[in-house]
Amino acid sequence: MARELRGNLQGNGLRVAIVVARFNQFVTQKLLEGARDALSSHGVDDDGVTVAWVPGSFELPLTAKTLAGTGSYDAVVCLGAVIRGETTHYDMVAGQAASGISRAALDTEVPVIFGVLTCENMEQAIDRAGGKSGNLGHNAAVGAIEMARLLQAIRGPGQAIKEP
Ligand code: INI
Repeated sequence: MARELRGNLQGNGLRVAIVVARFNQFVTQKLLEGARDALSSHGVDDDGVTVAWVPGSFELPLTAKTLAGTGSYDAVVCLGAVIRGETTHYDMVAGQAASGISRAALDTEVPVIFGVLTCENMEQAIDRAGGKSGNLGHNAAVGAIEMARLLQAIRGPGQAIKEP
């Protein structure tokens, strides 16, 4: 019979780092609130949560990789807002954030979740940061729990993260 693996959404005992960009802080603060609410409502203890602020989304990957590389976290969530209407280098910032976040996960083998809004304008960003289209920060945090649990299921019992 086939073995089916899924990550459950039980956050108890998990340690999660959140890296959040200050650029467009009006939006990213709401993403952070959504992420923290999601972690708390899924049982992640507040003592298990670390929040690191960075200047902008371009700085998310290095910080995420450094946090993941400590071995002290089951998952890292990256939050940012890149808004096309407000920058000429939208594509560079968004592209580097996406590829760097992916690389941070592959290099460290820790789930690093892409919770970066890439929007045409501020209105779209607000809609997706707790407005009419939900909160990407909330979804990213739920994804972090699922991925942490899935990787634990794949690696099997006895896999442990390093104590700080
Ligand atoms: N950073 C963002 O997170 N969102 C943006 O929309 C943005 N714009 O518009 O430029 C942005 N720029 C800053 C960038 O992330 C770096 O912090 C900066 O280039 C220094 O490395």
